[in-house]
Amino acid sequence: MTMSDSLPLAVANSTSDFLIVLDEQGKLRYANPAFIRVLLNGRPAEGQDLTRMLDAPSAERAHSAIASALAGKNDETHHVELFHVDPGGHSKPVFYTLSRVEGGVAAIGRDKTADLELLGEIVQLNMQLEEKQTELADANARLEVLAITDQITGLYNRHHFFEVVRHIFEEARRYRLPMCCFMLDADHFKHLNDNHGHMFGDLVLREIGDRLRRNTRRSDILARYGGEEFVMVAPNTDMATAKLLAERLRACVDREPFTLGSTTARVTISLGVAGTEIVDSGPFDELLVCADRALYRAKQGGRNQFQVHTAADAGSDGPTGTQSGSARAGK
Ligand code: GH3
Ligand code: MG
Ligand code: MG
Repeated sequence: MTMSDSLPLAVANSTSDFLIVLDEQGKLRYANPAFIRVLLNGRPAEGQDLTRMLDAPSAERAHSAIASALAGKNDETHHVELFHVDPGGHSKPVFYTLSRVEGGVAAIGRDKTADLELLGEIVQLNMQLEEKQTELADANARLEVLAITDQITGLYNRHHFFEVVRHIFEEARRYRLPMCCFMLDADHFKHLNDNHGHMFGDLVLREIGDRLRRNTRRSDILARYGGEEFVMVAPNTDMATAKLLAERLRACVDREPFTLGSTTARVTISLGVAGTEIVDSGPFDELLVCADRALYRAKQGGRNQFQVHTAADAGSDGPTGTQSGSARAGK
C-alpha cells in the first residue's frame, strides 16, 4: 500500500511534464519540481496565481478552461494551450490537460517548444522538398523535350516521328482520310561539306529545317530522318495538294542561298512523295518505302525536284508512270 501511495509522487517528482493542482480561484496549491524549476524559476509555488504567469489571451483561456473543468465531471478532461511568459518576456507554449479534483483542478502540462521547433523544421524540409520537386519536374520536362528533338535542327527526331505518325496513320486508315508522306534529301551534301566544312553543313541543315517548318502547317509532322534526310507526314492531304506542297518545299530551299559569315552556297533538295490514295493498304512503312523510291527517282532524274509514287508504280519499282516536278521542268 505504501508503495502504491508513493508511486504517483515519485512519478510527479521525476517527470519532465508539468503537474499542478489549482484551487477554485486558479491559485497554485501544488506544483511538481519540473514546473517549479522551469516555469517558476525555483520560486515557491503555493498561492501563486497561474493566470499571472501567462500572456493576456492565455490568461483568458486559462480562466474559462478552469471554469469548465470545475463545472464538469471528475473524469472529464479539458485541453488548452497556454503561453507562459518569463520576466525576460520570453514565452513558452504549454499544452495543458485539465480535470476536476476535490477542491480544485489538476492540470498536466507539456512543453510544446520542442514540438514547435520540430514543426518549424518539418515546414522548412517540406519547402526544400517542394523546391527539389519543382527542379526535378523542370529537369524532366527538359529531358522529355531533348528525348524527342533533333539537336541540330530542333525538329522531331526519327524515333519521335514514328511515335507520332503511328497514331495519325492508324486514324487515316480507319476513317479513310488521305495522308501523304514525303522523303526529302539534300543534294550533293557531301560536296558541300567537303567544300565549306562540316560546321557550315550543320548550319545549312538547321536552316533547311527552319525553311521547311515555315512552309508547312502546324499539323504536318516534320522530322530529321538522319544525316541530310528529312521526312514529313501531311495528314488530311490529298495527292494534288501534296504536289503543290512538294514544289513549295523544293522552292523554299532553292530560292535563297545559305550564308554563314563570308561563306555562301546554293543548296537544293530532292523529294519523294507517296500518299494513301495510291498506297491504300499495308503498314506505314510501306508508304515510307514508296516515298523513298520516288525520292530515288528524283535523284536519278537530276535532283532539285520531286517525284510522286503513282498507281502505275504500285506493281513495279521502275520509273514508269512517276509524276515529277522540278525546277528545270518548269513545274
Ligand atoms: P545526293 O545528292 O545523292 O544525296 O548526294 P549526297 O552527297 O547528299 O549524299 P551522300 O549520301 O553521298 O552523302 C551524304 C552526306 O551528308 C555525307 C555526310 O557527310 C553528310 N552528312 C550527314 N549527316 C550530316 C550532319 O549531321 N552534318 C553535316 N554537316 N553533314 C552531314
Ligand atoms: Mg543527299
Ligand atoms: Mg542521304
